[in-house]
Amino acid sequence: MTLPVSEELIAGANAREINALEDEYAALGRKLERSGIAIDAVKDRVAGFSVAVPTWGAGRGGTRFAKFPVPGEPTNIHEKLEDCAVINQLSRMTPRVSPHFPWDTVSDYKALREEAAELGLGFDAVNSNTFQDQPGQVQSYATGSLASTVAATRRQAVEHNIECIEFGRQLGSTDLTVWVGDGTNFPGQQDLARSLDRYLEAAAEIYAALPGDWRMLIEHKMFEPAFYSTVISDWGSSILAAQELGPKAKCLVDLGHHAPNTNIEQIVARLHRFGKLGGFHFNDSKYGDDDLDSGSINPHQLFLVFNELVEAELNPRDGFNPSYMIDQSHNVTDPIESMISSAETIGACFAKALLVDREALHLAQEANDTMMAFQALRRAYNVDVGPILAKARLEAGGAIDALRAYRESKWRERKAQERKPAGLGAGIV
Ligand SMILES: [Mn+2]
Repeated sequence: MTLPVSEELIAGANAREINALEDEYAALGRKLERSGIAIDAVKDRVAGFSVAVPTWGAGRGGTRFAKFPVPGEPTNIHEKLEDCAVINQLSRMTPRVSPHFPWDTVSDYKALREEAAELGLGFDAVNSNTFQDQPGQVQSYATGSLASTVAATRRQAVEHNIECIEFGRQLGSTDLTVWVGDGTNFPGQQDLARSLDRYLEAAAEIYAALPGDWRMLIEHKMFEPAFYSTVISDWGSSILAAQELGPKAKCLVDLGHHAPNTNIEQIVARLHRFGKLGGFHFNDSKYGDDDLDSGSINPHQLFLVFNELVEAELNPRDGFNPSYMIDQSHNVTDPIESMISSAETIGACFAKALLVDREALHLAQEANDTMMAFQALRRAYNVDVGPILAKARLEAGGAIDALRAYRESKWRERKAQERKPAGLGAGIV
């Protein structure tokens, strides 16, 4: 394995910070011990936690108004893998990459899998793209894809998804994430019931092509690019579709794809209750977007989502195996820095959820002691779990302060010299 950042640089940075970390970790350990929590056990759980990064997230995102490339950003899948390897080498929390087709198309997927493995990476869910037209494409997605009124367009979209399964099979993936941009901008533009019928019929063909151990993750989105209606608009449409398709179809919750102020943690509990919780796309939003960095606006909501996930894991019903991925648009930051920072935030919310005194919470709930139930959550949320995450990173070979080590590596400056300038295509989400 050949990792991109110099091991000496990481070791040197860690040497400067290790005394402070040991001091803070020991102090936090004593504090948690007074509550009957063994810090090493929490640290071990955090060390076992991971979240995938999307290949498209390695590029500067954009809006429909503009995109401002950053010098040295990746322009192809090979450079994206390199950048994802930097994120994982320093943070040790993002060992898998989620590819998007046809953006990441190559001629040899076996070679791509080996290339990733050499960088310490594996592949997560594969993502199909039937929301934009590609050069040379026969049918246009202007009328939609899986729900298009044009039979040949639906067929093309189904075949693309089946092709993605084949690429994913060679890459070692076991999930296909299906998000379609299908929807309408005018009342009356399409029949709301019949468009869902067409979607379900086409999705069933994709479902039928899934290998035995694969899942189809259905991602809903309330609006954008369609602004009046979307075919899979909410978790209700998503779970109904997943139930109709079969047990391998699950729902994927993108934190930004709901109406503002939606109680997402309750949706998590509902989906798990019915065996349909397939995974997450982590990001944050202030209004109705899905673009901002995870936990940058409402870290408490992220904590409450993880609180439900920890509850779900303790009560797995038909199983608990959600797929976690960062899905955000890096418009004004270095994408590597945003994903290092986001992985830390996501991991911190998981760690805080682990610190919740479940027995106290459940007893308070049963006793209708509202304040103590709330305090069980609040006490955990208020803990600064930074030393736990840093210790887990250090022990896994990462950097105590991953962002600082990244800056010291001058990775982006070096790539700005080596890589060709980015066009406007990569990274727009
Ligand atoms: Mn998403």
